[in-house]
Order: sequence, then structure tokens, then C-alpha cells
Amino acid sequence: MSRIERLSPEESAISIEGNLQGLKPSQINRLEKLYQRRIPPHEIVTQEFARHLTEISREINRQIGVLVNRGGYVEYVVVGNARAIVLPDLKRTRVGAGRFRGLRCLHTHLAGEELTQDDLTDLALLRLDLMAAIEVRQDGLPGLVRAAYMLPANSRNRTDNPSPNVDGSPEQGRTIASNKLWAMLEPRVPSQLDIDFLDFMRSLEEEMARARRVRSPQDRRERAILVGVTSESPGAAQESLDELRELARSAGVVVLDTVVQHRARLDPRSLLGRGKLEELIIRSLQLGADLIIFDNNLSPGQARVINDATDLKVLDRTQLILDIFAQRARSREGKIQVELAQLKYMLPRLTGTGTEMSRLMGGIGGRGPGETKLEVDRRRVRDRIHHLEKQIQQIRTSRQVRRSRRERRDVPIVSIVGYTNSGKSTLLNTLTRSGVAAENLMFATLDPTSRRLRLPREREVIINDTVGFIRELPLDLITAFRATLEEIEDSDLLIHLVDASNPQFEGHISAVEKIITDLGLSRLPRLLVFNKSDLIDPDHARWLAESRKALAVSAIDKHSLFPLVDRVAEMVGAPRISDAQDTEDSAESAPLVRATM
Ligand SMILES: Nc1nc2c(ncn2[C@@H]2O[C@H](COP(=O)(O)OP(=O)(O)OP(=O)(O)O)[C@@H](O)[C@H]2O)c(=O)[nH]1
Ligand SMILES: [Mg+2]
Repeated sequence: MSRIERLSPEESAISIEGNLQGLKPSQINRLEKLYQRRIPPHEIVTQEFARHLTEISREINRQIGVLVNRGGYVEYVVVGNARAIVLPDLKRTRVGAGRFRGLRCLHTHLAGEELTQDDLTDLALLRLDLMAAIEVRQDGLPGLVRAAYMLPANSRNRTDNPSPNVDGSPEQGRTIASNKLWAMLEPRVPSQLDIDFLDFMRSLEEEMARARRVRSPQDRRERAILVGVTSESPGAAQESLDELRELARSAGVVVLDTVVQHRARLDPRSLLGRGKLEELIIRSLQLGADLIIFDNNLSPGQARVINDATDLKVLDRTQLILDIFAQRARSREGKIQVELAQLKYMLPRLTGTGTEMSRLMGGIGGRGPGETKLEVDRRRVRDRIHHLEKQIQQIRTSRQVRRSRRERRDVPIVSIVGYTNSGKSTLLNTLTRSGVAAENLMFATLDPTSRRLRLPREREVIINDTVGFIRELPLDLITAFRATLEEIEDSDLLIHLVDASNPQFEGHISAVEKIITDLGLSRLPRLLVFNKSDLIDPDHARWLAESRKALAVSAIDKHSLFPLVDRVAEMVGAPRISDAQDTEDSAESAPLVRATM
């Protein structure tokens, strides 16, 4: 086994960590000798090894811990105080999603006490194979060994034990989402621990792999746990999390589980309480998650604390949205805008160098901004931002020229705005018989499309599809889409399209209104249009429209759109085509004239 060779005693560093103050050289020497002892790989601990630990432990009246690998070699020796021990931070070496570290902790408990909460936390956070406390009897000999291990998901309904060699029923562990997180072996003295440790770990890992939903090697999608921390009502939190789930789906992420924590007051430091954080880590281990996505937006400080504690890739809501934008942007300008927004969001979150940073930088599937992933430093990020801003400026100038050309044309502009997935692209397609991609995904459209729409009585307008809005969309991100914005700014009319079939449509309307106001566009005439009315009760649709001086349509049914076209013509007072200077091929692009009815 290469692992044994690599970590043979000759090669591993002989160092004792922790509380060494006041120890005699002979005692240090005996501690160092631990590195030369080997436990047969199939045993958790031998009587002899345990005795070596307990004797020194009693003598110096401090806890002693060792981390032992699966080859049976000691990798770390740590000295604590009489009641506790601080294990080294192993997180620099990352463990694959859903795997154990291949190290178990054996440490002494001077009063023969149960495993402490800290012991169990270490078991989870360090993803140890096993956490064992060896009782130190008054005479310095080893007493009972109490050992805990993490359980695979859904083991509540399990009838068999992870290892056929484990006797007795494991003690109940703490539960999350009705899943036990850990279990205990029956306490025994070392000589009676008749478990084949390697077999035990193998069956535990196999069961862990089975519990994680089967992933085919081709399936490269990342797997995430969604987390919402809220002081709001459970209902509101759930709705918000439902939207996050849609966002995650749109980003191509598989959602394994969702976790909501209610707190009267959100913890400004880590957002989540420590216990919840720990549960989250175990849960991600059980399910084989690569990534945790927060519904909340994390401050740079919170992101750092959570990142350090979990050793998992952590994204917040804004980063998830940015990630979707990064996947979807097609135009050169769109791509630059997204990279710019990503860099600006990440700049205050960059600390340190190397892996730590790459974890923060990496979006889903490692799609961090630009090519600069591993060795980025702040200065380079700033340079890149500067460079991209200059490019944007150039594109903007050339667009200005195009715009002024169009202004001369004197054709009214109508922009379709609305919450993401409300059906804007579908509406444009049906109105103009075009093939703009419309999908049941959030932020399907990022690059704006303009089409001519011929209205009754030989009139026409230019109609724009736009990027969708979403609640709590950072204004920075919208302004990043200047191209879309400029189209909206020039509009003579905004069609505010609402997905009436979405239970949250009221919230969507206010979110869109707020963004319109924030963008300083509230002066523009607006027409509220309830879409997807085919999915709701027709009477309700009619009532909705009437009560709000709005229209109810179904963008997939062109007949439902005639009243809309009439109203648009009325509101923009569109000139006759013959009045406009440039009529191009507008005769062919006349899909929605009454004659087709
Ligand atoms: N049943 C029904 N489905 C619709 C209607 N309008 C749009 N859809 C569907 O809703 C989904 C979203 O439509 P899009 O046109 O892509 O929505 P969008 O507003 O452009 O979305 P983004 O570009 O992502 O902001 C698609 O699956 C459409 O087929 C409608 O009137 N009725
Ligand atoms: Mg769209």
C-alpha cells in the first residue's frame, strides 16, 4: 500500500503538537516514541498502544491524542490539558466530496468521561474515520474505549449495521432532518474491541456511496445543499428557497437537500450557528455535496468564516446569479459585463493566496471569472477590472452611434420588462414570429433582442426583449447590463410582463417596480400585462386584469395578444409606416395583423 510507505515513521515529521509546557525531556521522548508504534491495520487500537497513551496521560495529567492512518501509523501526536485537546487543522489537505479522511483520532479521557460535543464536532469537521476516547484508569491503565463514527444518510431506516462485526446496537446520535448524524460503538476495553477496522470502514464508505444518489461518470453537474438562514416566517423562507432551487437548476446544479435555519437574530459573524454549521458539513458528507449555496447574500467576512469552517465551496445568492449570467452571456459585451460583475463582487472577498483563494474565486464547475483562477491577487484583479472597463467604454461609444442613427428613424420603441421567466422572450417571438430562445430557465435571455412589430393600420414599433429581473438583484449587476438598460431608457413604453401563474407574482411585481424606480425609469409609461393566463382560471385572469387596469394574455397563444397590440398602438401613437424613414422589410415582418384572425 503506497500510503503506508509514504507515511512510514522514517519519513513522517516527528513533532509533538499542543500543550508541551513543563514536560520533562524524558516525557517528550516517550511521546515521540508513539510515532514508532504501529497498530495492526485491522484493529482500532491494541491494548499495548492504549496503555502507552494512558500511562503518560496519567503521569502528566493531560489528554493525549494521536491521529492514526489506515496503515496503522501515527501521523500526529497532540497534547491537551486535563479536559480537552485541540486537534491540528487538517483542512489544508482537502478530502474528496463524500469521503472520510482516512485518519482516526484516539485520545485519552482522564475521568473516563463520554465523548464531548467538541469531540463530535471534530469528528465531523475533520471528517475523521472514527473519534475514540480511551478512559484512563487511576492506575494508568486503559479502561473503556468510547468511539463514534459518522453515519451515512437515511440510516434511520437501516436494519443492518454498517459493519457485520459491530456488536450491540449503536447509541442514538443527534438528528438533522430526521437523519442520525453519528453513532457509537459499544464501549469496550481495547482487548475486547473485536471489530475488523478496515472492513468496518470499507462497509461504511460503501454505504455512504450508496446513500449518495448514484452519479454516472458522465454527470459532471455539481451537487449542492441549499441553505436559508432567516428571521422571517417559515413560509416566506420556504418561498425564497424555492426560488433559489430554480436558480440552482438553471445554473445546472443538482440540489441534494435544503436546510432552513430560523434565528431571531442573524449572526453577523457566521450567519449560521456553530451547531447548524456542523450539521451542514455532516449532511454534505453524507450526501456527497460539492457545494453549499446560501440563499442569503454573505458579507466578505461571513463568506470567509463559513469557508474556513466547512472546507466546502460556498456560494451565495448573488454569486449563483452571476454564475448563471456567466453561462448564458453570448455577446462579447455581455461576457465582459459578467466577468466585470464577478470580479467586483469577489474583490473584497479575496484573502490570502493559493487554494483558499481559488475556492472563493471558483464558481460552479470551477467557472471563476476569466482565466485567472489560482494565482490571482488583488492587484491583478484590479488591473483586470480596469482593462475590462475600458473595453466596455469602447463598445458603448460605438453603440451610441448606432442609437443616434435609429433615433432619426423615429420609430417608437417598446420594451418588454419583467421578472425572469415571466415569458418575455416568448411574447416577443409570438408577436414577431422570431426564434429568440425561450426556455423554462431563469435568465434564459441575457443579450437583448430587437424586432420590428407591425401594428394594425400600417403602423410599426421596435420591440425589445430584455434581461429578466429578480428580487434583491444587486443594482451593480443590472447596471452591468447597460446594453439592455439603454434600450429600456430609450423606450416609449414598457410592457411589464407578469407570470400570473406563479404564486409569488405579487412579490415579483413589486420587485420589478422597485428595480424600475432604482434605475430612474419610473417616468416611462407602463402597461401591466398578466401572462400565462392559460395556466390559471379564466375568471381569475379577467378579474386580475380588470382590477389593475391591465391585460391578461398568453404569450403562447397569438389570438390572446390582439388586445395587447391594440393597446400598444394606442399608447405609443405609432406613426404610419409611410411616415417612418426606413421601412426595410417591414411588410414581411407583419405577423400580427387583424387579417390573420
Ligand atoms: N403555459 C404558458 N407558458 C408560457 C407562456 N409564456 C411563456 N411560457 C413559458 O415560460 C417559460 C419562460 O419563458 P421565456 O419566454 O423564456 O421567459 P423570459 O421572461 O424571457 O425569461 P428570462 O429570459 O429567463 O428572463 C418557457 O418555458 C415558456 O415556454 C404562456 O403564456 N403560457
Ligand atoms: Mg427571455
